[in-house]
Amino acid sequence: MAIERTLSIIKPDAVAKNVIGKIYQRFEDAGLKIVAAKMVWLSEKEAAAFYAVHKERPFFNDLVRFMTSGPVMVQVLEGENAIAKNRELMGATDPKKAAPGTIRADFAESIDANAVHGSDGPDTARTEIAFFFPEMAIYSR
Ligand code: RTP
Ligand code: MG
Repeated sequence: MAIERTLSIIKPDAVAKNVIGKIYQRFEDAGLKIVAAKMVWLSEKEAAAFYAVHKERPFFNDLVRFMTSGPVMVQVLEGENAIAKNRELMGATDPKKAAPGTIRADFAESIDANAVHGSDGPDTARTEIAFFFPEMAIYSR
């Protein structure tokens, strides 16, 4: 299976809850390596650009407001099948529908404050990683 990279964001709700470490533990236990990381407080402009694919959706303004409500932790995860593996660890978008033991089932409050973001495919992974990290800031081992 191919080694992939994916972009992960621990959203403002989970950062405020002080569970960055618990979420990182799940990535590592699943065999995903954190090969780049930084804490950032997104501006409205940055959050809108990051989620531009959703700009026509009814929840777009709420999403931007939420993503700018506090600092987020952004990381690149690397490993076999990293994109799908991270989505599996995250669980469904709506925490009420997320499988038991997933990050969203355990740490998310609502479909808006849902603890984590993860790239949904190889193309979005590439553009989302480049949005936050130049290649030289990613330390593959
Ligand atoms: P993400 O992009 O954050 O990893 O989440 P996702 O793929 O599971 O969900 P997506 O469809 O890409 O939606 C992005 C984020 O928008 C919020 N959302 N709200 N109220 C709603 O119906 C609704 N639908 C989506 C969620 O916070 C979701 O994570
Ligand atoms: Mg998405």
